[in-house]
Amino acid sequence: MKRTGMHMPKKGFSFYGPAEGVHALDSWITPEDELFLVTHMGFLEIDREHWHLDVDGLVDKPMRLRLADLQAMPQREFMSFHECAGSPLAPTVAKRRIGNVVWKGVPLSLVLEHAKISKQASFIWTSGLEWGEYAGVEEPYKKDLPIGKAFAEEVLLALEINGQPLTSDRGGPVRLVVPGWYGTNSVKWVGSITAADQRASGAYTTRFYNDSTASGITPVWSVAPEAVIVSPSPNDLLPADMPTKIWGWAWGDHRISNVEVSVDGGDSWQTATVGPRKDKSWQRFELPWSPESGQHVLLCRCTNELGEGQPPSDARNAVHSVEVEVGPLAAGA
Ligand SMILES: Nc1nc2c(c(=O)[nH]1)N[C@H]1C(S)=C(S)[C@@H](COP(=O)(O)O)O[C@H]1N2
Ligand SMILES: [Mo]
Repeated sequence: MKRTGMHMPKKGFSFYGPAEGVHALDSWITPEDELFLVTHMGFLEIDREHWHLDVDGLVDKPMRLRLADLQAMPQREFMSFHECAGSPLAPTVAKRRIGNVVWKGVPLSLVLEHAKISKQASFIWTSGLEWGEYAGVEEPYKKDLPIGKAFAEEVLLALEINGQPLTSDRGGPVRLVVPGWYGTNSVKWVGSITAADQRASGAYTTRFYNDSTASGITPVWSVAPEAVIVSPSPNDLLPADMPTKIWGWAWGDHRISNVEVSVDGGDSWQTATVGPRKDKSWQRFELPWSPESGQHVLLCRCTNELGEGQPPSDARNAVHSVEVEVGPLAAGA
C-alpha cells in the first residue's frame, strides 16, 4: 500500500554489482559500495518521520512501532555473508551475488515478545512497503519465516550495515535481515509483521523462491554450501613457474569444514586451508600454486559440517570455475 512520505525514484527490477563479479571481493568485510543491490519492483525512498512498522495477526498486543521506538530498544551486531539466490525465474542458474557484512539492529524476537505472540503462530510474515510490478505480478513483497528461525538470535530488524545507517537503496530506514538464509528473505523497507499459522500465500513465497525438487517443494531459505575463487581472475597475467596462491571465499548456512581446489579442470583435487568463521561470515580458503605455462581451468568446491557439498552444474550453488592463462612474465604487456 502507498503510504504518506514515500516515493519510488526508480521503478522495475534492478541488479547492481561490481563489474569484476566475485573477483572484486578482496576484503573480509565487503564495503557497502561493492555489495550487490537487488530490487524486484524498484527502489523506495521513505521519509524517516513517516516510517512505521505494524505488528499484527496472531498476537495479543498488536503494535505500531516508529523509528524512535526501535532505536530505543536493545540492538546487537551480527556478521554474515549476504547472498542473492539469483533470479526466481531461473532458479538453477548460479549468479554468485555475494558479500560479507556486519548488520546491526533490534532482534526480531524482542518485537515478537513485546507483541505477545500467540502459541498458535507458526510463521512470521513480513512485507516491504514498495509497490509495482515484477514478472507480471503486482503484489506486495511479502515473505515468511517459520517461527523457529524468526526467534533465532541472528534475525534482526536492521538499522545499520558496516557501522552506517542503512541507505534507502539498502532497504532503510529499517529492513529485516535473516543471516544464513538467501537474501530474498531479508525484506527491505519492512512495514509490517504478521504472525500466522501457515505460510504466506503471495507470489513471492509460492510462485517465486519455492523450488520444485525431486523431494517436493522446497522454500528458498537456508543457504547451501558454496565457494568462489577470488584470485586469480581471468584477466590476470600469471608468470609461469612463479609461486602464487589460489584463494577465495566459502560460505553457507552451516560452517564450511572442507574446501578442495582443482587446477586441471576437475581431474584431480587438492585440499585447501580454510580460515575461521565469525557468526555466519564467509570463510577464506587458499592453496599455494606454481603454475606451468598454458591454459588452466581452476575450480573450487566445498563441504559443510553436515557433509553437504556442491553440485557440479545446474544449481544456484554449482561449482565455480575460472580459466586463466599462464605465460612468460610480461607476455602480452
Ligand atoms: N522489499 C523488498 N525486499 C527485498 C527485495 C525486494 O525486491 N523488495 N529483494 C530481495 C532480494 S531477492 C535480495 S537478494 C535482497 C538484496 O538485498 P540488497 O539489495 O541489500 O543486497 O533483498 C531482498 N529483499
Ligand atoms: Mo535475490
